[in-house]
Amino acid sequence: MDPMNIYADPRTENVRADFTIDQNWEAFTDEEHGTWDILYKRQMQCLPGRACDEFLVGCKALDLGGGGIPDFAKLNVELKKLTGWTVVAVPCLVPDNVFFEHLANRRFPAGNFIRKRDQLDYIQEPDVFHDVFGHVPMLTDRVFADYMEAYGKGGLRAGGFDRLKALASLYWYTVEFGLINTPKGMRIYGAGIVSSHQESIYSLEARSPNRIHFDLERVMRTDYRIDDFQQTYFVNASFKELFRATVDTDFAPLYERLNPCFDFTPTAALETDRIYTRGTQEYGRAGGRKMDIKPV
Ligand code: HBI
Ligand code: FE
Repeated sequence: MDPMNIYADPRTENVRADFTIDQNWEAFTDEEHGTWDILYKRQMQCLPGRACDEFLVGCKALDLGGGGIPDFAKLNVELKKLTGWTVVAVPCLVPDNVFFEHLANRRFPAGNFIRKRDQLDYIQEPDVFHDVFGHVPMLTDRVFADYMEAYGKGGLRAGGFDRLKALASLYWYTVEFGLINTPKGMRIYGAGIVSSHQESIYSLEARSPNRIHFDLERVMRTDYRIDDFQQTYFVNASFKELFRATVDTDFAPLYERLNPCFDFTPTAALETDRIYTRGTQEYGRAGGRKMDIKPV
């Protein structure tokens, strides 16, 4: 869809002021429901032992494997009972301030279309599988659900500081591509990872990416790539750590401190980074690793 001219696309018929549309679940074809089933089955073969328990428990609680694209009317009955969140259908990526407004009110905007069979491994724009399978199970966890609302509220405040890129990086390296330490080992919680078959394996097992312990300011100063596997993953100690970092931070002085552009490349490894040894939850300092700091 051409984001500059979304109204030309039939999917945006009857789009409301808040960019939501009716899901019109009955209009999905057997082929589209079949695509969901193929993607769901493939992910459920590789995520046990890789995704965090909160994600797997959420998938079960919402019956995302019940067969075909979930009917939001039914999904929302369960989700609202658990954490007060609901899923709303949108035709495409919505403007940042609209997105933040929905999150701040515990509404998750989900793309109301599904990828074609020849796009099973990658799709640029978030479709219903990325948004609902990737993001929604984590919204059944009370602490993560609180984090997502706090993020939305933070986003609404950030507008005035012209630091949305930094906030987008926080979303990117947590909500989309976050890893977390658990008693069972390092696990995935990021939607961009759990909805991608290859990255579900790569993120925990590949040699090349750095897995760095989460530090809010470090994350917000780090650029990210949207068109390839990540070269850096940030690892949280817990969802409470993530939530506290967001609600305990006074963002105004932080935004003042942040440069308008990112300071670190997606491959940077700093002396101060706590870098995990692959396959373990032990970390060391970067030591003499080359520093990819962009000239500020
Ligand atoms: N809109 N529908 C939708 N889904 C997203 O994930 C989304 C968005 N708009 C903006 C946005 N994400 C990013 O800018 C976030 O980093 C805020
Ligand atoms: Fe997403």
